[in-house]
Amino acid sequence: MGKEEGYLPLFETKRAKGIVLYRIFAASIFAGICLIWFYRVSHIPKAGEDGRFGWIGLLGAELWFGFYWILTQASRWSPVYRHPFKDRLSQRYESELPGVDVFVCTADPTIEPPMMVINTVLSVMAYDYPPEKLSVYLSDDGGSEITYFALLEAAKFAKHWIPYCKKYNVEPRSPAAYFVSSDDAVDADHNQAADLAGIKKLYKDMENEVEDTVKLGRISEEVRSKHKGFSQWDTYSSRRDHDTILQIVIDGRDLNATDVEGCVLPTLVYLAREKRPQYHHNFKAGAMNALIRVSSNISNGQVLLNVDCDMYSNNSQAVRDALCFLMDEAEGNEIAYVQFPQNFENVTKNDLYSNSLRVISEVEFHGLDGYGGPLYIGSGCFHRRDTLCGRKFIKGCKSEMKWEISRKREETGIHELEENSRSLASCAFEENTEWGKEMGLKYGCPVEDVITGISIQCHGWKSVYCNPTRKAFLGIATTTLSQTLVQHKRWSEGDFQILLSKYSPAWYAHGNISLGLQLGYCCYCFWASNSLATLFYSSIPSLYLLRGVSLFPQVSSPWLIPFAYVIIAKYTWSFVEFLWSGGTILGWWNDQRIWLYKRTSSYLFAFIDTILNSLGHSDSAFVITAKVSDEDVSHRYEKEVMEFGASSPMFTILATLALLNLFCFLGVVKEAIMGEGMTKLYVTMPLQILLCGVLILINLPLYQALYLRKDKGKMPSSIAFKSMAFSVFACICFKYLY
Ligand SMILES: *[C@@H]1O[C@H](CO)[C@@H](O)[C@H](O)[C@H]1NC(C)=O
Ligand SMILES: CC(=O)N[C@H]1CO[C@H](CO)[C@@H](O)[C@@H]1O
Repeated sequence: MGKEEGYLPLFETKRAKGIVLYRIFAASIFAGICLIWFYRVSHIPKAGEDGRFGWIGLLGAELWFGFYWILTQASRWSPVYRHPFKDRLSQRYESELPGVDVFVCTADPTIEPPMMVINTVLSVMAYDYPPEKLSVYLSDDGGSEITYFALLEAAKFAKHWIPYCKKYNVEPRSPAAYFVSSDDAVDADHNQAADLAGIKKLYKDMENEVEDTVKLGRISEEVRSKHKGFSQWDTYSSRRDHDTILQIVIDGRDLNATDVEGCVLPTLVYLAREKRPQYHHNFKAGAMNALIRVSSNISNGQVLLNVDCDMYSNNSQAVRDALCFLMDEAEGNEIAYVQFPQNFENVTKNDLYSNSLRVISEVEFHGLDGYGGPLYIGSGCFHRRDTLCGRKFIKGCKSEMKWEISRKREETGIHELEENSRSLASCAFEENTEWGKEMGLKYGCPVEDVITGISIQCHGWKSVYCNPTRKAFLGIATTTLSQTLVQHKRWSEGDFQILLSKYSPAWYAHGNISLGLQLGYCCYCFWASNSLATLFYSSIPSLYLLRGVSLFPQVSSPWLIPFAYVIIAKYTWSFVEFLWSGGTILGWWNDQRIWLYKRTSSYLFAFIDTILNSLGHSDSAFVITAKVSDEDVSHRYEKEVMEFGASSPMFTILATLALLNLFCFLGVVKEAIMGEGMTKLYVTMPLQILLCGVLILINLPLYQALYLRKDKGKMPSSIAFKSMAFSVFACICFKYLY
């Protein structure tokens, strides 16, 4: 220890300022919530009185919302911000930096185009890191020859690209992203302009080759004969039935495999693990586990980074940022993984579909970090290899993070290495092993990453959230409403399953992680169960308007005050938080809309599916969200016009709710004109009318899509018809029959 005590830490942790003020504010909201609960319980209508059902339902919903609000406070109670010191890292450890293995996962060459995949691969190959210690693995669950071909092309291009990046220190290092932003940046330097033109031409050539092959849909005989690697597809029968395909495209040890300047290149490996119809392939978790084993045989880096194929590296220093945490002498030994936020380059100004997850990455994850660390969210995360393989945390036990050249590796020839790595990716390898259970990523959950993260934290490890201003990874956000809703269905369903699983943060984790973190996890795990309360709140009070029954305090009642306070304080805070996270005013409004849509459709389906599943009805189709979209759709996306084009049961619910509120509101207006007069109603039912009115305002794009728009993104007429029928039926039933 002696020598290390004198070291300055490799990172610092700052607590948020003004946290006491926030806590007082939160306590005042909580007091308001308690008063609301008290009001509901003490004013329940007597049996037989109209409105008793609605009242009790609202009591349930408000109990739920209050409880859920408490959960969300966990991630705001004690936020921390981390700052790594890369200069200290290189001063102390430059020659000992550990090996880093980067895993890029792709699953389908049509949804995830090869050009996008290789741009991501190139961006991580060009990390500012000693190339002999860097290895990049592409896992192709589509088993696509075309993706393989694209990777071969990328390897050729890398020989020019990596030296170019290092010579001019360019950012970002995904060629496509760089070329978009480079034009104006370089006219200052004449040499660079010439080099840039050259490298652009090489990129264009590569792009043409790859795009031609994609158009052709197969590999031409000419290309096939040039690379013996393609012979591995000879026994290939379909993407669900083939042998392991493994190729070390660039061998980092090979002194002949250098770039144009004579420098070593990072190792580059293509892997399509064996698939057989009789074996379950366990989606991305299965691919990751195969990668962990194969990489342990080939490069055995002590640090693993996993990125999705659409998330290119936007900062070539990110590896060093992450190592500052893992290699810190004092605290590094407790840290299992370093999670970076997922950011997206594709979000429009006002973030129509609320895809940027702004508040989660700028507020909530910092909050979780204060309690032991953020969730593992599957991309942009640096792991220690051994913790991911199930090593438990032992206090005082240090794991050495040092570069060492493996003897065995030095002595094995490349063909032998490929040969004995192949069996590690076979279907049968995992039979009767702990893979998928205690080792590697967990199987059987649509959010394998989150459940793996929680089990690592339950083993005693901490994690760290690193969120530099210049974002480290940039992905592509979904560009239609249905993609967003489907994605959230999968996430909320997976999180809800975790709640019911043996890794549940509610009970299994108790005692293993801090209470704050438990609550923080629950906040996401309870996403799906929000649906019922929200559905009730956004329909029943409006329907009661038709009957003239008041479910909230009247204007003259002092009980209106806690309602008003909680509503105003909560929404003001959410607004402030959103702007503080970098959003716009309209963006906040859009966020509220998507909040409602997610809860009443995605979460509802996730909730129902999970319950059905646990009763033995299986229906868990893993849907990959498409990353490309046709021109028409992109055009509307850029203009921030909501896309409803497809027919989906989710849209039926949304449209029905929207129309229902509209009819109820019209009913009230009619009543006001014909009968008692608006002021009277306004005095007896202020909040109910307000709620209904806000629901109509937030649904304006939906009414447009139903009746006013003419483009292809409008609501299909079948849904317009169904939702009209359902909502009229509900209104009539409620007014006259119930
Ligand atoms: C990505 O990197 C570029 C170049 O370094 C930078 O200008 C840009 O702000 C980064 N993007 C984000 C979202 O941080
Ligand atoms: C894949 C994809 O949809 N990319 C789009 C991202 O957004 C920009 C503009 O906002 C478009 O130009 C891209 O085509």
